[in-house]
Amino acid sequence: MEELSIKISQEVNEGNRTRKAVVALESTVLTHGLPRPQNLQLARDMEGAVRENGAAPATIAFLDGCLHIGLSDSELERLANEDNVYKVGPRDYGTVMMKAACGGTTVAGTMLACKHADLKVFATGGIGGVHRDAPFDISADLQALASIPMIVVCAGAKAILDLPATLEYLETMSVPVVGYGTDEFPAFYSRESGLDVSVKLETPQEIVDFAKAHWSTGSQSAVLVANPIPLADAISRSEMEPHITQANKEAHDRGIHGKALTPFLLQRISELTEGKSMRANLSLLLNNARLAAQIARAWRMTERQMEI
Ligand code: PSU
Ligand code: MN
Repeated sequence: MEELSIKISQEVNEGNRTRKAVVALESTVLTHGLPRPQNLQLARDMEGAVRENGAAPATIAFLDGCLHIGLSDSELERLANEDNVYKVGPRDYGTVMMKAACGGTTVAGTMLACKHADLKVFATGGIGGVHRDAPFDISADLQALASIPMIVVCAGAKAILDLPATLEYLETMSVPVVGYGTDEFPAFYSRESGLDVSVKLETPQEIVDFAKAHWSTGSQSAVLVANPIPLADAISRSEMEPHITQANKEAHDRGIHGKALTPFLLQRISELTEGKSMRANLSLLLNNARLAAQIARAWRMTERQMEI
């Protein structure tokens, strides 16, 4: 395939036609972030959480070189069990198209798809960022956040990263970081990081109003919403830090780098915490899907008011 071919699911088409809220969901978390069978279960649960909150889910992925916006249940199942599956950021679009391959889209890859389908709200777990002790390993997620105007809901940046450097980069690229009900930037597994967000907001409607204000200035950057993990599943930073240090050291010793680094770290930390970090990961993903659905509904309502 030499030109991007896009297939929009019936549910998403219908949602767009009737002006129902739509929430985009990424798929690298399925193909590279979680083990089987938890990955498929999580994908279904996230879609369920979006629907329960009154929006249509649009899981985004490549199947046979074609970009899918919204997957049927059997397509979701296929993706979760594919062996030859790419991790697709924006630069990998051409590769999967040429090879007619399957791929899970990263935060950046998903945002590029959203631009084509005019989707404004997207839920993920944790964004990529600046890696620790790895000069120039800066996730393309940050570049996408700097240049694609949409609302991205996450639980902070993954704690495996250099969080102060990640926040500095977001500041340089003029990406507002909204703390949902908090002044502190959450650290994925943990609710605390000791680092500040740029603005604290309390409700989905406030987030939509803020995004409108932000884009009315001519800014084209995303609004990053940092939604802390539910208290019941949070793991303190002091408990996580030794595991993160060890996983990073092992990655360094084994020469693991580039796109393999994030999946390796997530899996190794899950082993080191005996699955506790993975449970936290699942909980925060669902929590973000719920909030994104509420924001998407508020967004649609605001769109309607703007037309009147
Ligand atoms: N959040 C999760 N698990 C993941 C990811 C995010 O809970 O696996 C993925 C996202 O798709 C993100 C990617 O875009 O990891 C970042 O990879 P990298 O650091 O190579 O850019
Ligand atoms: Mn990287």
